[in-house]
Amino acid sequence: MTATTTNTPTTGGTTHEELAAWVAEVAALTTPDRVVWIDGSREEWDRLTEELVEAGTFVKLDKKENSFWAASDPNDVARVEDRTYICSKTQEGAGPTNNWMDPDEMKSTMTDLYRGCMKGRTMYVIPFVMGHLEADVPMYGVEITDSAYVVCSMRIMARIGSEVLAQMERETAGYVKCLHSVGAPIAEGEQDVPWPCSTTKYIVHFPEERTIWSFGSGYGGNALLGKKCYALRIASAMAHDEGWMAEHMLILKLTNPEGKVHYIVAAFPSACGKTNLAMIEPTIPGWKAEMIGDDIAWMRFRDGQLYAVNPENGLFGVAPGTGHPTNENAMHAIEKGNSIFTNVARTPDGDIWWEGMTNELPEQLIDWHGEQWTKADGEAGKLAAHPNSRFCTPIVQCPVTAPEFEDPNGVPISAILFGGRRKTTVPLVTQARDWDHGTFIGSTVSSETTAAAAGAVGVVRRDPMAMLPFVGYNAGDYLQHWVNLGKEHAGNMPAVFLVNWFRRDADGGFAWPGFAENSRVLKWIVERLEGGGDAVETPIGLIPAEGALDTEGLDATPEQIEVASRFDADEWRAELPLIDEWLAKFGDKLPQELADELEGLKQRLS
Ligand code: GTP
Ligand code: SPV
Ligand code: MN
Repeated sequence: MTATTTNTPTTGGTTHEELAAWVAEVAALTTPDRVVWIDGSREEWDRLTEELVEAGTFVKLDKKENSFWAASDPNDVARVEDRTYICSKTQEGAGPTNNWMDPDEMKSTMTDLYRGCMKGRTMYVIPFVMGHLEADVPMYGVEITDSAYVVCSMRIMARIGSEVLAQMERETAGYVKCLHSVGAPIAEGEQDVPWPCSTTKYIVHFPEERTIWSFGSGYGGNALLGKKCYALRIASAMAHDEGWMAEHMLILKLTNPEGKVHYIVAAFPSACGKTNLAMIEPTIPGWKAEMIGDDIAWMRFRDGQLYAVNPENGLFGVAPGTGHPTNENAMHAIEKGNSIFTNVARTPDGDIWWEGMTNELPEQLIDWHGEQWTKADGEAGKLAAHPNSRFCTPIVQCPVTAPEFEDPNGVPISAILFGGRRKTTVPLVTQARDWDHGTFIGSTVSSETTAAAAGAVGVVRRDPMAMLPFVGYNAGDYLQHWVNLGKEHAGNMPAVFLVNWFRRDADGGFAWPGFAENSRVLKWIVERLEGGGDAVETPIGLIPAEGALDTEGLDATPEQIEVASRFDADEWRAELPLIDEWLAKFGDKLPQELADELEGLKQRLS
């Protein structure tokens, strides 16, 4: 790699003295060859992407403008939940769902790891803001990283660079300190590898200090620290202290045929359909859907109502399953270029491909390992793209991004959807009776694990509010926060629904066609918000009455629709002990309101 020549000193000439001191301190510890302050310009992007091509990290794609292919180390392909820690001052602060270590002990361990870890590399300083620079309270961060891949990805995913730094300097602003290293110093005379990383990985949060330390991984949420680490784990702790919400939710604008607008949010676990629902093209006539966010919602009360903003600026979407048949809007976004594709396959003529992009398998590919792959390989079941391969693309390139995405005040939310991947038990759609019941439903959300996190796939686990890996403090306190907000803002909380696109029929296939057809469920939800949409009471909540779901023109048999949407008391009786066991984890931190809801459910099912 050619050395980046720069005349800026370590401190980058910043007038933000505290920031300059932190950067100098990190540089002294990690001993990089040089320090580069990131300005966020196109020239800088061009220089860095060129360097990454030269280093073999990036391959420039001939068929996609200003776009690049990267393959990670095969052992660095997803979030590492077992290496993720919430190092609050006390173990109770991290609660029953997080890994914890004493913060002093963790700092001592990691300081040893960081010592000299950037030798032979460039240390980049990225000033960024999550959400809008024009927000009432701009949410600043600075990520220090030794990965140019991370810098380029952050330029897509967040608002970064000189303008942010200038405003931080004017305000002498506080910011979340995000320290990242791939943990792979280059010894004298040693050749670098395309994807440096370490077998030792730590993704660590110090919630009281609003600080993140990440070591050893270059992939996704492990390394792009503005995303899950800041905008969910640290922000959830801030939100708890300050009376707002930082949630793992998409934000969707729906316009009905009468022109009435509703904004909804939806929390589904990783790789369970947020990006796809955020970009939905409704199949029912007269309905329009637009995206404000596809992964994270920050929600605050203003004038008594809950408003949501998307803190991100880009899409980091699951590639496999995203294609012309299922998500044309994502394909349009990617078509415009300016993207980074990681762990997908390449075509011989310089384009990208992954499972589900097209119905037909291509003849010839270079798979995510960089090896030749043929149609015969594909027919034999050999994947060309890693299941957690991702596209990283500016959100404004998506044709259905709503103008409200740019509004620093966000949009007023009328409904919250929870969902997960369940082959059985959970019906297509259920409405909660009220806020406490909705919070109970959210607290018991369950889903089959996916490739988005390292570890087994397809195992059912509880994932409260789809936040299991992302609550940055005690999850019992998190549930109490939900209950408390409902009391404080009684009468003004959104309606709550539970959905499941993934129930299976007797043949093992998906009973519900999903994707664009999910608009039929959204229609019923909006009708409910407006006082219509027939529903029947069940022990678990309200489900659509017979004929209430618009199935006109739907390519599914009445039996399939019945399988997808029915409430089955036996399945729910079998679920009860699992819910019991889950909520028992919270001990005396379980909010009384949720214990009461559980009791009520048991009685209704008996
Ligand atoms: P993260 O970005 O990891 O948080 O995932 P996500 O929640 O944004 O999930 P995404 O929309 O990327 O979907 C993940 C996978 O689920 C993809 O392979 C999709 O094709 C698939 N998927 C999404 N929606 C549906 C649906 O309605 N039905 C079915 N059967 N699959 C779906
Ligand atoms: C997820 O796992 O929920 C993702 C991908 O969105 S990552 O950013 O890697 O966390
Ligand atoms: Mn997504």
